Order: sequence, then structure tokens, then C-alpha cells
Amino acid sequence: MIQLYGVPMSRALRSIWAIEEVGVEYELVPTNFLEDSKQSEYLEINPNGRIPTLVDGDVTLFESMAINLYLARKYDGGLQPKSPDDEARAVQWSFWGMSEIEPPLMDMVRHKVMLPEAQRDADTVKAAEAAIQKPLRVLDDALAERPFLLGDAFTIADLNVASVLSMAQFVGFDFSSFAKVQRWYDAGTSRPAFARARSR
Ligand SMILES: N[C@@H](CCC(=O)N[C@@H](CS)C(=O)NCC(=O)O)C(=O)O
Repeated sequence: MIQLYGVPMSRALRSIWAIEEVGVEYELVPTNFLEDSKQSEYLEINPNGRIPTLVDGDVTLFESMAINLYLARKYDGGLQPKSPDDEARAVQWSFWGMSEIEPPLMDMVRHKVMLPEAQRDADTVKAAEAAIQKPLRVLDDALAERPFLLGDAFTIADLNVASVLSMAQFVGFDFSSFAKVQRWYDAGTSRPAFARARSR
């Protein structure tokens, strides 16, 4: 059986969501990111000492976006884009989410929640809130013509970007002024698989 290492209150939520969507049987191996992910047995499957990690037979993968693209390609569940062109667009949006959306959101998470209060820096939060406006505008414009990133159907492109953006919930970051982003995000995160993933 497929094994997914991680816990929902982390970036592993992205891959728990994807595996819940594709509907294959799997075992969630509870692995926290402070201690469990630093144990020598775990480091053998993920030398980065981070979560998530997926083990599916001979395939061992780290990096949430790579895991999710693999799950969609292999098990589909309706997530896999239907043409090579759209598959490339899904890869594009996944890389984009990680390089444009995650860094400012992580600055907010660190400086509003994770760091000890004395180390939190309000200016870093302000800069991150400013920096994320541009990619949110790009996303909003991309959603002007179609309900989902690749067209009429929810795919792995949507799941990957929405799951990165979902870190906003931990810091109360409000992006409702980007109405199309908000509508699209609500459509994605109201899917039953997302609720199941959060409650694992
Ligand atoms: N780019 C990786 C990042 C994974 C990551 O940093 N996960 C965090 C938990 S949210 C972690 O394991 N942190 C432990 C550490 O950095 O030591 C991915 O998307 O899978």
C-alpha cells in the first residue's frame, strides 16, 4: 500500500489532499517536522528531513508538488490534465505557486505565528503582504476567462496552487479583494477530499 509521511498541519496537507482526491488506498504515517522527520530511518527516505514523503512501491518521492503531479499522472482521479499542453501548464502553475506565492506566505507564517515573539518582525510581514499582491493579480487575471486554471474542470494545477495558498488561513491573510481568486479558492477547498485531508 502507498505510504504518505507527514501530518495535516504542514505542507503535507497538499499531498494528503491530492491522495484523497485520486482515491487510492494509502497509509498516512504520522510524521511531524520537528523530531520525526530528523530520525535516521526517515532520513533514508527523505534526506532533507522534511515532510511530506511518498512511498509507492519502488517510487520514493519528496517535494509536495512533485508528489502531487505524480499522483495525478498515475492515478488520475479526474485531476490529470487531458493533453500534454495542459500537463505542461499544470507544471508551470505548480512551479509558480512555489516560487511566487509560497515565499511571501511563509514570511507571514514565520513572522506572525512560528517564530518566538521577540524574533517576529512587522516590517517583514508588511513587505510580504505587499509582495504577494502581484502574483495574486496574475492569478485573478488567469481566472477571468475560466473557472479553473486549465479550463472548466478542477485539476492538479488548481489543487497545487490552492494548497500552497491555503497557508493563508494560518495567518488570517485576506485575499477576498481578488474576487476571482477567492471564488476559485472556495470552490477548490469546499471539495470533500480537502475536508477529509484536513481531518486526517
Ligand atoms: N518544498 C518542500 C518543503 C517541505 C517542508 O519544508 N516541510 C516542512 C513542514 S511544513 C518541514 O518538514 N520542515 C522541517 C524542517 O525544515 O526541518 C515541499 O513542498 O514538500
